[in-house]
Amino acid sequence: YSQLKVLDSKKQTATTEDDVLTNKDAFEESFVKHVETTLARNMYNCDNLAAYQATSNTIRDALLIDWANTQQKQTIQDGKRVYYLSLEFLMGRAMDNALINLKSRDNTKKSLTELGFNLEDVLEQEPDAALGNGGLGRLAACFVDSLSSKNYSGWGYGLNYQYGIFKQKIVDGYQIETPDYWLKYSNPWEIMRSEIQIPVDFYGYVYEDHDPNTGKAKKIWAGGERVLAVAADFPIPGFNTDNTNNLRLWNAKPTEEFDFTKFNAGDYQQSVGAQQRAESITSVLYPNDNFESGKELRLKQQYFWVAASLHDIVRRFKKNHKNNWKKFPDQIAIQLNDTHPTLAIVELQRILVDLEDLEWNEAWNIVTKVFAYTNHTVMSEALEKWPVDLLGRLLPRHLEIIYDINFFFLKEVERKFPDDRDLLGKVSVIEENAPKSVKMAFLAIVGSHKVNGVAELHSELIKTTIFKDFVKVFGEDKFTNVTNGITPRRWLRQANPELAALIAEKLNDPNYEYLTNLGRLKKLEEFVNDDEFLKRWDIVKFNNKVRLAALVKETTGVVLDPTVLFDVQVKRIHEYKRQQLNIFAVIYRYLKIKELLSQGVSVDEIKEKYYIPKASIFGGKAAPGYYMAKTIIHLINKVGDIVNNDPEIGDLLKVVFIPDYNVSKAEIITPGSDLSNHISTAGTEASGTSNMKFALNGGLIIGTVDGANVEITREIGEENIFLFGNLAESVEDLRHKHIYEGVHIPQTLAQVFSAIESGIFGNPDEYKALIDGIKYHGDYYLVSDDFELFLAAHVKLEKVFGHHGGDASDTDHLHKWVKSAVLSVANMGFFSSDRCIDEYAEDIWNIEPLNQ
Ligand code: RUG
Repeated sequence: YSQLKVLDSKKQTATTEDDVLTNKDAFEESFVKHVETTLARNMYNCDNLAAYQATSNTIRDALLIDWANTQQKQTIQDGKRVYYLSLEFLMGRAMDNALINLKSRDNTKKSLTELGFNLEDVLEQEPDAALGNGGLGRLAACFVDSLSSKNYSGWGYGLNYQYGIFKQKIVDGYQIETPDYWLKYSNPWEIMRSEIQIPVDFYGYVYEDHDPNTGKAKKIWAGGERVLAVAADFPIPGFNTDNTNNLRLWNAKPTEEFDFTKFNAGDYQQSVGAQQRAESITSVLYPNDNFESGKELRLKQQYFWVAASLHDIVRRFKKNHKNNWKKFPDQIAIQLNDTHPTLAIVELQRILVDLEDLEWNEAWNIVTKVFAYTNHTVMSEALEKWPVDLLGRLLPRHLEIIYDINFFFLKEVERKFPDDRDLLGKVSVIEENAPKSVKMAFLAIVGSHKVNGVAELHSELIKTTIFKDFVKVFGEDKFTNVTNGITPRRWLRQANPELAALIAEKLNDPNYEYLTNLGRLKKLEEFVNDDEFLKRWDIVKFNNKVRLAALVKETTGVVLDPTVLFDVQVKRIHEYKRQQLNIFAVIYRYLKIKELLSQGVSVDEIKEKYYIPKASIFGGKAAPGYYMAKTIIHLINKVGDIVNNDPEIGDLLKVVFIPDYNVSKAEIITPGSDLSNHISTAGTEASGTSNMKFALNGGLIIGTVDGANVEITREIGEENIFLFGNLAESVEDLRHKHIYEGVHIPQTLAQVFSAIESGIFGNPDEYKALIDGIKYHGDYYLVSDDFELFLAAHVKLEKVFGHHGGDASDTDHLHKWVKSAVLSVANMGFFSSDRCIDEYAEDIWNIEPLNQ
């Protein structure tokens, strides 16, 4: 064993924890110590998994020092802190990110090589922390990275699910879900804080009592079921700074108290069972994206999480500021990521009024200064409503408080708009229809001082549609926009090391400082006419395509030629995101190629005159109960089976579905794309963030005028993006037209439907609902209206892509496409999540970075 020889030759030197980051000997010493003590193994049977565990423990030791120092510094400076409440944190793997942010990648790589390991193989051992569904959870992960990197004092609060988003298998073209038990091995990035335990109550009843001293009436919430929230902390390292914030995720545990009535009655089993049920609260992430299921366990998760977080925040505040509640909003800002944590508003009001004896108005004044709410969707199926019956049973005191909040709010509205009776019904937090329910978005607006959308178009839309009556009540200023962003540490440096290095070289920035000053990318424009640079750029893209082709081969068995156009659509599968539009266009292409071949046109001529060779690459999960999305996955896979095995077609067209799309796969897929699809029906995608990732990695975009595509176009120039499709302002009219005049199916799309109905992609009954939804049920997502516009956009873009592929000698084509890619990257600085965090800090949270 080479590693032993190496170790034998080393002197045993005492090292500080920080040395492990930069000093080979220190790293190796710590590595061996962890193999022998933490893992109780020895170097003779140290495999890649053990190497991963020993490495991560080594890095964690160093990280914990920064983390402890940061907490101490933040406590001493005692400035305002922001708490980001998100039910999802889609973190992905932690180790590579930690190595990059701590500037320890080179040392770790060298040390591991000496020990006989390959860093890339070791990194592969880490399971993804997949505690989220898609964009919303990944945004939260980017935000905590930026909070640390920009030296803010900012914590995340969430749930420590035992099972993250399910693993997706594709069997016979169908999605099969299997559980993601990501904690199979201990998680080295998690610090269990068994001493931090917060009791959380459910159910029970409310009664009125009187304070024996003051005689004041007091509400008491009693009885019910108690569960313990136990903290697990995840240090979040910043890039190029020691600032290391905390992500606190709660575990549900049974209380020690035991149901002795049941026990004494001989029902030991039941008594233990109830205790065990407590743990189910944090056992699994709900696998819905942009859809609310309204399940009791979900509401339990929400309250458990916000109650634990709020009590933790209040406890920390009281340690320094006792009962000086006036200071509370000066010390604390809480951001609600979507409506999932809205009960936090109610819980804080309850704490202040019921437990701390503040007057209602004084308490409410504090509450509304502390909270701000981010909306991520206008789609009605995603807007949360909780039935009053369910809420009142689970949280009887909270329901009373919600009614009181609504009562005082409506009184105020009535006072301001005495002649507008309708308005009261429109803005009431309570929906009176059966089942009577609480509209969480409305409650979030009433209890917050700011409400933001996540891209300009979306922020305008919420003001004119779902929240327009609130603009009337509160005025425009309460509603603002913070366009989403992504962290360039993970989405450039980590995912695309070659491109990040080329950029660092051109910017003369060996320390990669541009990664926290992303506007500096602008300087790349200076090289847009430099042929040598363009060729190098293109080679980097080619290498990334080779890496993606290897992933495709490994996961699907299909071999892709890396010189063809890689046309990618990876994201959650959803009708509004319109993977069906994409696959219909692929089918159309296949039919046309077959027609040309049958007319005797040669493959070369087809490539030359009609269709350039391309690979359509799909990936994404469908919610387990979402039939239509699962149908789309099935169709994509069946089209792939036929097209990829058609001997006449060869490299002209390939169609693949990469199973189990997740953050780690995105890190390979994103840099390897030439073109990516962001083709939602206009007005439906609040922002999208993968569009930003692809553009930052030198891929061009085909997209609709929706979400952040609009601002991306503004930044990079419309000549560098392929926009198509009907605009948001036409969508309502078109939907009406579909209903009253029927849907017009263009000839091209009709051919696709006939092919599917003929059975070439398997039993047509399986696709009936998908096609009928368009033909006969109003085509809600406007596939028929945008289909030919999509085809036309492809004709245009494929002319530009031409045949260059990886052929750097084809300078004409190379220039146009690659120049667009360079110009895109050069102008993507705005989409760093660092910029988002600065905007939130200044406009919403009123916090400043910490002195380092
Ligand atoms: O669908 C939206 C994306 O457009 C957006 O980019 C992302 C982050 O803001 O949030 C997604 N989203 C919205 N996920 N869930 C919802 C509604 O609950």
